[in-house]
Amino acid sequence: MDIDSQFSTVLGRTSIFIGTRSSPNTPAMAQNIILHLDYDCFYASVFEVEQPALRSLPLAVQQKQIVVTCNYEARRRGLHKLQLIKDAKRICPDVVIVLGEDLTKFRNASKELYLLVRALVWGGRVEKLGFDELFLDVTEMIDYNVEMLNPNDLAHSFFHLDRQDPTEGFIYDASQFCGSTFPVTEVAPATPDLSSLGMRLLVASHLQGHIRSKLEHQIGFTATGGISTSKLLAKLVGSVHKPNGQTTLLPPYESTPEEDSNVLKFLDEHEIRKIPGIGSRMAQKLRTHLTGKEDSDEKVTVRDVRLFPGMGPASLEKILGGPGSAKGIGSKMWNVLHGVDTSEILEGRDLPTQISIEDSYGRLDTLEAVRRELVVLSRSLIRRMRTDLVDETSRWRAHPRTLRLSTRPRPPPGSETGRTYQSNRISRSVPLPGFVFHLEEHVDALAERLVQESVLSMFRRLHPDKSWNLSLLNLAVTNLVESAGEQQSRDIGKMFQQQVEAEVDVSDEWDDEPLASLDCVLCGYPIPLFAIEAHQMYHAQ
Ligand code: TTP
Ligand code: MG
Repeated sequence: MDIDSQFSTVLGRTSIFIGTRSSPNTPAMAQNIILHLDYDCFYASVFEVEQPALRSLPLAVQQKQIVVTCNYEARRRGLHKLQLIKDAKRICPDVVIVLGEDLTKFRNASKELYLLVRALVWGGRVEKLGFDELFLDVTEMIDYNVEMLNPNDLAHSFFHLDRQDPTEGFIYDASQFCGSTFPVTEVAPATPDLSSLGMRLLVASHLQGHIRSKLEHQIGFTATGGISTSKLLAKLVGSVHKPNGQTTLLPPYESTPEEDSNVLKFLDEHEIRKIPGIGSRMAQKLRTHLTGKEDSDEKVTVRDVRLFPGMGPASLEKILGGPGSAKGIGSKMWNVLHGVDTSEILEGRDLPTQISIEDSYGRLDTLEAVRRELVVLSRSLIRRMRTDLVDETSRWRAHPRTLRLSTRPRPPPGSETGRTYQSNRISRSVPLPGFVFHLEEHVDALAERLVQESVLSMFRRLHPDKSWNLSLLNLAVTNLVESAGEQQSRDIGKMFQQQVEAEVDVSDEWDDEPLASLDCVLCGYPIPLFAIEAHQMYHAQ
């Protein structure tokens, strides 16, 4: 499937207007208010919270031979995410390197942060994306608090965090925005229209400030925030002031014949590839169309595409459509280019889409060694299932139905290039045996039994020959069925997860020289080939 088309389904499902629930003429009150949070240098911050002395040092987190992230002190010294460790050491010899292959502490921190935020947002309307991003639909809280404003004394306002308890909340100055705005502005209008979108966004900027400060002071993590009316806009505008900042996208959100809206002004300057939903292949097709050159690397902005003669949904459909692309891609992308995204917040997405544990090996060529490693992986897998899927009352929140074993055989020396070899994972799935859910039994005993009764026979079917040498084993539970009472909105996430795997494991892309990176279908991040495995691990939560 086309990476770009997969992206397009992430955003704006059947969108028509900018973040409104009904029509373009709906009054401003109908627009949702969405906050986006992205924790700063997340994995590095987890270590800094554990050991505050690390904060002032350049700190890099290592998985395999890669810096998966580094703190801002390290970035100041020239390091960046997804860099080879050897390059990082050369550029910054005093960099402190910590190992980040065990994801447990990141997952736990992520969960703690998520639960704190979810407890604050009315109706729990919080969606988690990966470990370190959250989208919050705070419409209800904002509308309530806008109604409570005293227009004669905005500077001494009180934000109500609880409708039942009028003392629960914080004091704030509603005569000005909290944090930065796009475009930059000094103060709110002198005679504010309390029902206006601007006022609602202003109040939301204070809630965002409050949440960020709580995350920092209560748990120790700084985050970057965006405030707008949709996931697309909140995420994009949030990235304007990084790290530890926040930005509100100011109205007007609708253009007039005389003037473009701020949404357009903001989006128009972006290189097309920077827009979530536009992957590199799609961007390349657009560049080719606009410049008339096949491999053009000219900078093409949203404005260039939007205003290109004849451009519109039909024309985009022709340019971007084709085998593998999503249906209606033209109108979807036309919407995205106008900042239109009506995708809803998928609440309660703290359940993983699958759980997968893997390790790589220099040499693994005896059944006894494989058995031993499979027990180790099974143990971690069952532990992870318990951490992620069992609630406080010892109930399983979801039951994975499928157990999957994947291996990566090493090719005989000289028979294949490194690149094609990367993609040679083979796998086999069986129904997950029910005994794995027995909480009263010890993890070690369950792991032994799982290997003995299921995994070894899967392994033998995968490798009927006597001789093999493996470089990787991966054990996963997939196909999660949620227990009654849990939110029912995981299908999309599951679909993307599968796409990531397909893309990374078996894609034809690997044969397409020269390919320096692949765009992840989940997060859009361009991943250098050497970092694919680490990136995959990051999503396989
Ligand atoms: P990011 O949000 O991309 O990075 P970050 O939070 O470290 O930095 P920033 O301040 O720029 O937001 O990813 C979140 C975490 O996910 C990151 O700390 C490390 C991990 N990660 C991987 O393990 N592999 C990857 O390929 C990427 C991109 C991130
Ligand atoms: Mg981050």
